[in-house]
Amino acid sequence: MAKLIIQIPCYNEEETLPQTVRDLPRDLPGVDRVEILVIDDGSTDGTVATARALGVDHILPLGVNRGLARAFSAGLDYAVRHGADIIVNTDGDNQYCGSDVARLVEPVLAGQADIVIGARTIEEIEDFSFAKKRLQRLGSRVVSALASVRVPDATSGFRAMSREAASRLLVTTPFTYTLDTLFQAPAKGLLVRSVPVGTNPMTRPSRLFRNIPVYLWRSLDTIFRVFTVYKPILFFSLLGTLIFLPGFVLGLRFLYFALHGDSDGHVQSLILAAVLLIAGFQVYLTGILAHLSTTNRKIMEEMLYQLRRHSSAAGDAGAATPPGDRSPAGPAAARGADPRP
Ligand SMILES: Nc1nc2c(ncn2[C@@H]2O[C@H](COP(=O)(O)OP(=O)(O)O)[C@@H](O)[C@H]2O)c(=O)[nH]1
Ligand SMILES: [Mg+2]
Repeated sequence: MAKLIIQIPCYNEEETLPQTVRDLPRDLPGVDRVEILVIDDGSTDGTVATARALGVDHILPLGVNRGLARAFSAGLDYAVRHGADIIVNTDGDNQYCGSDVARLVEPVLAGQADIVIGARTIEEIEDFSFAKKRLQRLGSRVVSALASVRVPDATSGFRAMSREAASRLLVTTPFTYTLDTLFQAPAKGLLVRSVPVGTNPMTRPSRLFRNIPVYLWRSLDTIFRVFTVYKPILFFSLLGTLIFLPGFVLGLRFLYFALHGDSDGHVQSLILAAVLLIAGFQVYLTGILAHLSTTNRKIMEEMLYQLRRHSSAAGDAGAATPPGDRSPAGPAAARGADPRP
């Protein structure tokens, strides 16, 4: 018994929503029910009316435009409360091949993954400029290394998640959920896998990727935020060492001169050494504080998780299946993943 909810975050997508919805499968092996959820992020066009006319199962209006990351989170929350065992996210511009939903949900159904990323073959997408292709590849490499997960296409919005993953993920960065969730997954004991997916010809230019400098800046901002939250010790140790080490070397140099009776004329470097040592030490201390705050955050995330589980088990809005009767809770649930500090 498994229920799949396919969520589509939409901001003014009346043109492309019909084709997107038509391409989605309504029947999948191993899934009893497929429902479609349109999250309307304050669209000013006929997105809601279009969704209604298409007969989608759920429409979640956010009222005003809150941005993709918030719309994504609101959708997950809604889907979990409405009894989804698996949630698939796709874009409203019909960028991804709807039929590939089957490939996405397969590893979740088989209990082999909690999050499945649909990896585009970036090199073959004709609509992407050379610079965008390079940037996507480099970005995925950097994110894979920093987040300790192997993802060939880190920014893909075509993803499947188990109910367990949807209940555990907490997106707090405003611009994108794609990177945020990848950093959280290993910290929360969620298994990530990638499967190749197809893309459709571009229906309209990307609204999220307006130009490279803005996109780069926002991505770096996101990576910085999640890196300091999920790996504070590593981040601040690296930064602290970058400052502390030169100070240490300069200090040794001064000592060497002083021991050879030549301490005159080296006061400037001694002052610099002292400043660097103190500053580096302060950064280490900041790392400890950040770590403590992350520990608190983990406790709060655990509480939020329990709350979400509780509200989905209570079947807030009439879950289709009783909670004890659902199978693909995901491998993290089966392993009894305990991400507590
Ligand atoms: N909720 C929300 N969704 C948005 C916003 N801007 C774009 N989207 C949605 O995000 C998805 C991807 O947007 P798109 O412009 O195609 O960016 P791409 O991923 O670079 O191709 C689509 O489903 C859009 O409707 C926004 O401000 N709010
Ligand atoms: Mg797009």
